[in-house]
Order: sequence, then structure tokens, then C-alpha cells
Amino acid sequence: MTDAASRESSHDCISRIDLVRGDITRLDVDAIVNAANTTLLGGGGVDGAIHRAAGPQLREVCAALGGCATGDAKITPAFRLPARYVIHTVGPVYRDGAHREPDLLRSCYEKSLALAEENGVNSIAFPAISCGAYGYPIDAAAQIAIDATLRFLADHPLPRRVSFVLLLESDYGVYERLLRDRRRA
Ligand code: AR6
Repeated sequence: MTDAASRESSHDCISRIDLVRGDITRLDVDAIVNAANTTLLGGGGVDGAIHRAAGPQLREVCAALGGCATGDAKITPAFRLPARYVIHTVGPVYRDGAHREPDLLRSCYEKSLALAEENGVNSIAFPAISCGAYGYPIDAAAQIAIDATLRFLADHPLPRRVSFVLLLESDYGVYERLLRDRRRA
């Protein structure tokens, strides 16, 4: 098969993406992604929710990982969560968009998806990384999330399914609109 033939089209890849409104800790998928900080020792927002739901063993294994650089990702078991794995990634703190924020955010999606593939993950769920405490504008962040994911899926059979999980109705609306525009393109 030629490269072109083995590459899935962007339209085919969109069908591997879905949107979920709600709490990512409830999802029964192979892996959920955590918007962590560089210590990997827990925090507020989605990080706090994941650590609470997974139980104290998660913090113990995270403490042995020696932290994680911004834009990088590390994988652990998910303990009491319905998911099998947690992929911890550290998004950039948004300043003005001119401090490598887009590259670092893109890298979070790429590294998380690569780790998922290496671990045979069929289904993965992402929160809106950096869009809470780290202040990344949701429109720009969603664009990067969708773009990086579609590019990865075009070249890789795994993960088969990618869910973007949005706690806020307004964030869900942003992703919905962007995906609709992509389908029409
Ligand atoms: N399920 C899905 N999405 C959620 C949930 C949840 N349970 N809880 C919050 N969100 P944030 P960041 C959404 O602040 O901006 C932590 O303290 C939320 O609406 O969790 O990457 C870490 O330890 C927002 O859209 O992560 C770091 O110090 C998105 O998750 C820092 O915050 C991300 O918001 C990371 O900041």
C-alpha cells in the first residue's frame, strides 16, 4: 500500500472523535488524560478530581516518576477509576501565546497519543488541557487539540477512538462548532 493509501483521510479520522459533556473520571475508556503540573503530585481542577477518584495509590506511583516537563506525558495505572490507565501531561501556563504555548500544548496531545498507542490503548479521553487554572483561551486550545489529534490519527491505527470531555457547556459548544466546520471542509 502506498503512503497515501495507508493514510486515513481527515474525514475518516473525524469519525474516530467524539465529544462528551461531563466528568472525565466517570468514563469507561482505556485511558484518561490528566492535565497535571510538573510535580505530578496532584492539584486542583481535573487533576484533583482524578486523584480523588483513583485513590492514594495514584499519588504513590506518581511520586516515583520524578515529575514531568511541560509538553511531555507519562503513564500510570488508573487504580480505582473505571479507566485502565491515566496519562499525565503538563500543559503550558498561558501568558500571551508568544511563549511557545501553542507548540507545548500540541506536544501534550502528540505525546499522550503516542504513549496511548505504545500501550495498546483503543479508547482515550482528553480534558481541555491548560484551559482552566493555566488560562489558555478555549478557542485556540480546542483548535490545537483537534488538529493535533486528527494529524496523529491519520497516521496511526491506535487509539481507535478519541473523546474530548468538556465539563463546561460553553467549552463543549466550542469543540462542537470546530468539529462541525471540519466535517464541512
Ligand atoms: N472532568 C473533565 N474536565 C474537567 C474536570 C473533570 N472532572 N474538572 C475540571 N475540568 P484545569 P489546567 C476542566 O484547571 O488549566 C491543576 O491544579 C476545566 O473546566 O484542571 O491544565 C493542576 O495540578 C478546564 O476546561 O487544568 C495544575 O497545577 C480543564 O478541565 C493546573 O491545575 C482544565 O482545567 C493545570 O491547569
